[in-house]
Amino acid sequence: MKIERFVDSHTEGEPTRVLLAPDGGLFQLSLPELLARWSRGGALAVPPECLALAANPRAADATVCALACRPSKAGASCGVLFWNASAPLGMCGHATIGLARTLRHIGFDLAARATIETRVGEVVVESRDDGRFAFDNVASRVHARDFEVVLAQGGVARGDIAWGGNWFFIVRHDGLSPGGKAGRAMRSHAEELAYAEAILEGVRRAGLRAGPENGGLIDHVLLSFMPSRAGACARNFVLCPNGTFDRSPCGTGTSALLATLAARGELAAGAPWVQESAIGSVFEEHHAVLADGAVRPTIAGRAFIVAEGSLVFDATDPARDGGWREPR
Ligand code: PYC
Repeated sequence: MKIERFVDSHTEGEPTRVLLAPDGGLFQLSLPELLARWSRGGALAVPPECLALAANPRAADATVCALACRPSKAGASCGVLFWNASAPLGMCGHATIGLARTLRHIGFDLAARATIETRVGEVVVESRDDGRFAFDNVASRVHARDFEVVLAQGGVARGDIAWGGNWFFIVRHDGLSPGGKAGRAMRSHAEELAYAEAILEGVRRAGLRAGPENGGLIDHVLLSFMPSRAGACARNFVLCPNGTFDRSPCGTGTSALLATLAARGELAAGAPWVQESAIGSVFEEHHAVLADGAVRPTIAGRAFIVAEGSLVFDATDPARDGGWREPR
């Protein structure tokens, strides 16, 4: 499989790199075939030279790669595998919007409501007349509420563990829970990054796992704050597994948050939710409640194409695999 063509976009500030076949279209293997090719002993491992496409010096460290391939089921438009510089993601909301925008850009015949296969389930992307894309995410649900994680510097962070296509530990400072603790504004990115890293470290030290999806790996932290802009309901800061923070409002993170708001009776089905990101961009959302109590979030946002081209793999490049390896 030769990875050659790429299109870069950003979705509300967060970068996506869509990887395409040498002819500029979808890869001709399906997602199940790709997963089988890249799995060893049941564990999915993205090859290092592919992980390296999502990080310095080839890309901004926050980049999520989206490899677009042919669908495995009738009625679906395509399959996609997402990863960042450290590991594969389950779903990725901002990159789903980036993928839809990219498919339009390359002239792919994207249905007005297109089904896209991800490794954690199907999502449906709708093209809106105002240029935005909205997607119905995978079913999102709460695994545990009010779980306390001990922080190395002292104290605890209390949060909910919820699934929105990735597993999140959610700590709320938005002041929205009736009778709950007062809210506060987001501090600097550096301060919230250190706080979120301390929480993720606490999650790992405690050996905390969630439900069966994606092996129960809790690898994202979502901090929820009071909004800074008019019209937004809350602002978030999301720590991703590669140590970067999401510049978009995080589609999977907001889905997990909607699941906890719904489970706590704090947001009714169909009620609008405007989610502000760490940099001030927004997604507009609502959710439906499913028969088993999980929720199906619908999330809308904008994506912009910023570059397209061909990748070059130089066998003598010490940074070819992401690290730095001088020939010995
Ligand atoms: O939008 O779901 C998302 C996402 C996950 C990691 C970065 N963005």
